[in-house]
Amino acid sequence: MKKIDIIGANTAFGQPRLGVDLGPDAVRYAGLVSTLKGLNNEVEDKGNISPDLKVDIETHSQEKVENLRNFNQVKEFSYALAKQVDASLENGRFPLVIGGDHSLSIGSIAGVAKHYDNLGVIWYDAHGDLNDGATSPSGNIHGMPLAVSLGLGHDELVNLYGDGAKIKHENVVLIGMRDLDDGEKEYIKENNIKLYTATDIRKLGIDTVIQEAIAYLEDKTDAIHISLDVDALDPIHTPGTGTPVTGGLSLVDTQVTMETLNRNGKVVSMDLVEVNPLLDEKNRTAEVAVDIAAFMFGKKQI
Ligand code: EXY
Ligand code: MN
Ligand code: MN
Ligand code: MN
Repeated sequence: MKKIDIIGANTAFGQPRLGVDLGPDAVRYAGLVSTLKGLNNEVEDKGNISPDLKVDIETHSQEKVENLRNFNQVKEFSYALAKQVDASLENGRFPLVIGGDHSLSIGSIAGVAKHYDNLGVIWYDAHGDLNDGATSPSGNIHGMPLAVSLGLGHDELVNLYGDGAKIKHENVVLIGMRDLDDGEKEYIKENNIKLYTATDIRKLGIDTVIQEAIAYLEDKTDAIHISLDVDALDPIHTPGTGTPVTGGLSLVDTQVTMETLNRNGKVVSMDLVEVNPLLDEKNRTAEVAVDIAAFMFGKKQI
């Protein structure tokens, strides 16, 4: 049983496509609150960070500052989210942040990091999200949040809601990677970041991977944040997302990961991001997102 705050992070500023801002509501329609309550959790839905945000082709600006698309909007949104995540932990609750594009993790990790000296982060994604303005091929900030949290990127993002890096390279595990840019590959090597590609998972099996990841983080971290991008899964399971990549993880892999992390008990916060109902098939991706959350909060295979 956990005390969960659902925080709707309805941002689409970190990338150019419309609809990901509707992700939190799509996940609500798919039954998030009732599912988590049905697993005996205490659940409070805190609503969306920007309840009045209207995103349309006119207002969804594409303006870039130093190759950072919608820099000011991302900064403002991230700060508001960091505050809410911080308050949630302060109240002894588990912030479950529903996105929204992955730039939101700049805020969520900054909020969580206030509470821990050695926060571990599991980045479950097809992408590394380890670009900065110089290496990014797109200027999309949803491809940068992990870098920012590690201290790489625009000063005003790195120092948002607390000075400097929020996490250490040795406290990060990447799982599911299969679309890394050259700059990201170099960064991973240079900083010796623990990495499991989609191919590694196919070879080793997800159970070995997640057990190794937990063992790797166990002694040196005081808590774990999981940042789960639905594009980590194969598009067969999660077609409703902006940057799908074939050859992804299975739903069962993801259920096993969640169930194992729940049993381990060290996870204190979670992002569940990049659900875009405008790209989806009958809200299937949102339903999968609810199932993933269910396994994090008590659902079991048997
Ligand atoms: N690496 C590419 C970029 O930086 O533009 C693609 C990033 C996609 C990020 C998605 C959400 O994880
Ligand atoms: Mn991502
Ligand atoms: Mn991704
Ligand atoms: Mn380091």
